[in-house]
Amino acid sequence: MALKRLLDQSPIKDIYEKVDAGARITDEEALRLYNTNDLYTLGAMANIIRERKNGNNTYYNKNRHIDYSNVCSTTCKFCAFSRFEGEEGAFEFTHQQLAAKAREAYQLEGITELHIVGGLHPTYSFEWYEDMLRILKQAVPGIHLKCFTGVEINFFAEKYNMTHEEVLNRLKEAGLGSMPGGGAEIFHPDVREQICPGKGNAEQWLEVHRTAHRLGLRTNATMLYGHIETYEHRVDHMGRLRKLQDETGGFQTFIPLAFHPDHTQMDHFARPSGVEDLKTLAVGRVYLDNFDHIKAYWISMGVRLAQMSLAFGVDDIDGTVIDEKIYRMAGADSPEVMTAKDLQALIRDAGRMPVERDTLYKELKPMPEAVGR
Ligand code: V47
Ligand code: SF4
Repeated sequence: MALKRLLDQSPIKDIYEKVDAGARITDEEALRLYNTNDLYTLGAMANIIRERKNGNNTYYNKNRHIDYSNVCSTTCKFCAFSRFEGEEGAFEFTHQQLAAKAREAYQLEGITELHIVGGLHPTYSFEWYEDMLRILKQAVPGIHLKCFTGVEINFFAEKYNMTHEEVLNRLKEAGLGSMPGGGAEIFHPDVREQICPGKGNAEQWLEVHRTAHRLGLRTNATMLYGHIETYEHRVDHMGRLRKLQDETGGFQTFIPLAFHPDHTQMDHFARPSGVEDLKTLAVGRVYLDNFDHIKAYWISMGVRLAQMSLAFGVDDIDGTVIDEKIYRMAGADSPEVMTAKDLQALIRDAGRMPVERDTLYKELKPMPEAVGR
């Protein structure tokens, strides 16, 4: 009864009822959700969709992130990771070093996925990237290679004078299995041109993903929030993703990424608050009704909030990760590693069912019933 009274008094009751009836919300309604302080009703409506799509399951995977190099020909204002060639702190791993990292993670955790990205390297040849994929496949046979952001693929196309399709086909031939969602940042030019003027624009990012989907590669999508963008910019960003997903159905998951300001050119910003993090995930879950999954990247949000988010629309908390640099260099204080056991305990403690998945969301090992529900 008390809950019904709460809902009756909620300023977003009409949106809750629309979502409950299975209808799609408009951009204006998404803005109202961002502007509400009624976190309970927002969380409840996100949870309806989460449970409709994924029941009580919460997905995680065993993966290792590897950055092949942080040498980059541009500087994004939000990035603490990149360096120019020869600058202090610049690194470049050889193929042999990358293969050793992959083997080590396989022996340690039985990883099923390598998540590999890097800066926009000014001098590598295209063959360097193809060889990297081939060598990693040989190092750990059967491993899934989730590599290169839409920005990297667009950079390769421009640098080596190829179409997106040619780049993707050649990388696929060398072992590419899917693409992560990075490089999306905020699509709107008013923001993008200020925070990352030197990298591919929204249309190029979206065209890379459209092409990848056409070639049978599944991809993810991110949104970097908590800096100069407004709620309108976030809704515009998600609107472009929802439109492309209606067209191709190739996105697997949406991953909002909280801005970490330390050691960046925007270090005067504070990190987004916990409420802002939960809101952004929940609005994402409600608005992106054509995405199967919403991921809380625990490195970005912290472990405790990622756990809380399982009641705010999230059904995936990423993986073991092992070797994260992009967030650590920008001041993230989340743990270095979460083992599969840690991830399972965190999910169970939230009353959810931990399900190990592969990169393409195939369930690998059904876990015994979660306690407490
Ligand atoms: O594109 C860079 C972001 C992204 C900062 O697809 C920052 O499964 C916050 O895309 N503060 C790369 N964010 C990470 C990424 C990702 C992570 C986990 C899983 C998946 C997936 C993708 O990190 C970049 C940029 O948006 N980023 N610097 C920073 N200071
Ligand atoms: Fe380079 Fe990527 Fe960092 Fe931008 S975010 S400076 S493209 S490494």
